[in-house]
Parts: sequence; structure tokens; C-alpha cells
Amino acid sequence: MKNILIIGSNGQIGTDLLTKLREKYSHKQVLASDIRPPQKTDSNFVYLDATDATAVRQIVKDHQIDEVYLMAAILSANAEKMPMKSWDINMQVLFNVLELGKEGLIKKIFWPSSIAVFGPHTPRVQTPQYTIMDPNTVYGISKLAGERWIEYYKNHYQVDVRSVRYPGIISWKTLPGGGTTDYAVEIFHEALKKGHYTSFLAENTRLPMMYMPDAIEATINIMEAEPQRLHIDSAYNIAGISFTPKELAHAIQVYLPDFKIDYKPDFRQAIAESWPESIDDTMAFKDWHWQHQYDLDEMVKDMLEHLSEQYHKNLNLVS
Ligand code: AKB
Repeated sequence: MKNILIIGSNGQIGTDLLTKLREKYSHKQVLASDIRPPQKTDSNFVYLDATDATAVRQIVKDHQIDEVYLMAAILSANAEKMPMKSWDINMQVLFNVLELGKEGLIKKIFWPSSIAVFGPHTPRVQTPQYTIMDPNTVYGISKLAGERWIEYYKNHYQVDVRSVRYPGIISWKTLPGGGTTDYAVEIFHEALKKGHYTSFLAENTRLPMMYMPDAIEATINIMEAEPQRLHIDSAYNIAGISFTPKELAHAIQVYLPDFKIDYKPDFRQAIAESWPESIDDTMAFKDWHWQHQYDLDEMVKDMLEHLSEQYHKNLNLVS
């Protein structure tokens, strides 16, 4: 019987991860924690500011935690507005957890990296696992530094840390908070609420994306893989679907023919242009049989099905 702690359980990925892990194990075994209160009362939730090393240690000890999923971070667009603060937070929370691994207090850690580790000189199409990495955002720099540090802790202190480079994640339960790929979630809400969306990325900006069920699958699969199968000590490339705002709008129009989109690129355009268009995830496939399930149309249909319920709209989603 292992005990799991999710740090950042109220965030976009944390919310879905919490549900899935509690289904897989039990409510009692999966402790939720966040700096924000949960939306629904949760008897197994604790307030946690993960930048506070003493507080993280205390919770890990009090609840005899074996595994930590560290999902708290300041994302790319928000990080550009407060560079030093974001660097401090993103690195501090990681070190607080890595140190507990080094001391043997926790046995396994999941820490997410991102496609933001790549930069303007990285080959943009089918970006390989090992390539030029010259991120030019605070978030990307912190993720690349994080990747180097998790490898260091693995090699020098035998800390078992697992990581994947998440692309933009699309989901309906919780909104993303301050990323460059957030348009791909906002668009669904606005399509259903107003029938119109103004994209902050230009129409032909292609980015790697993934539907939440695939992201959760990747996260849990890498955590459960036999250690001898993992040949990458930093973070694995994982791929889902790559599309542009225009292609996504067309896929939505199949179900909502009156939906309109226009484009007003802002500062996030430059961030998006420094990131890959698509990702080569051969190594994740080879090592732990990773393969995404959802294509663009399946994702759009599922998103609209769930969100139309939330907005009490009756949609006939048979295309
Ligand atoms: C962001 O846009 O900052 C994130 C990411 C790609 O890591 N969604």
C-alpha cells in the first residue's frame, strides 16, 4: 500500500491526475495538496505552499508519502510577466522535493518538463529527443535547468525521478493557467458561450498538443514503468496531435458551423514561434510503449460533448 502526494492538485493537470490516481488506488492513498482550496470539499486535501521546504517535508512525513507528483509551476506566458519570481518558484519547488528523494524520505518523483525546453534553433518538425536546446523563455529555461537537475540527482544520489516533456494540454475539467497553448482550451469555451473566439496566436501557428486522457496515461505509465526499461534520465519527448488555430477552428466548425474565429497575436506569438511544431517520441515508444490515442477530431468531439453539458447546450454531435 503506497501513499501518493499530488502537489498542485487543483491545477489543470493535477485535477485530472487526482481523479485517475484515486480511481486506480484509493481516495485514502492519494493526498491532494495545493496553495488554492479545492472546488469541492475533499477529506484528503491539505493546504501546501510547495516553496516552503519545511511544510513539504512535514506533510511527506506526517502522511508517510512514498511518491510525489509535482504539478505546481508558473507556465510560460505568466512567467514572462514576473521572470525572477517564476524562476525562484519553479526551481525551489523542484529542489524541495528532490532533496526529500535524496534523503530517502520519498521513493519516486514525477516532475513534468515541457516542449518549452526547445528554442529558436531547435529543428521544429519532428523535434528529436536529443537536439539543440536554446529556450528563450523563463519557463523554458527553468524546465531545461530542471531536466539537468533531475538527471544529476538520479546519477549522484540515486533519486528515482521520472519526467516527460508535455506539449500543450487540452482538457475540459479545469482551465489551464497562463500558458502559451491555452488558446486551444479557451477556444472551446468561447465557441460554446459566444460562438466567436479571438485567438492570441496567428492562424498558421502549429504547435504540439495532447488531449488530457493521453497526458494522464503518459504520466502514470512512465511512473509505473520498470526502472531498467528507462534509458533517459532526464525527460522523454511525448507526442500527441499537432495543429494550428485555423485547423482547430475548422474541426470545431464541423460541429458548430456558425462558430467564427479571428486572430490578434500578442506577446505569446513569439513564444509559440520558438517552440517545435511536432515531436518525435520514438524513444518513449521504444522504452515504455508510449502511444497517444486521441486524434484531432476525437478530441474536439469529446471536448464539445463535456463542455456543452457544462454550458447546458444541446448539441447534436453526430458529424
Ligand atoms: C505552456 O504553454 O506554457 C504549457 C507548456 C507547453 O508547457 N502549456
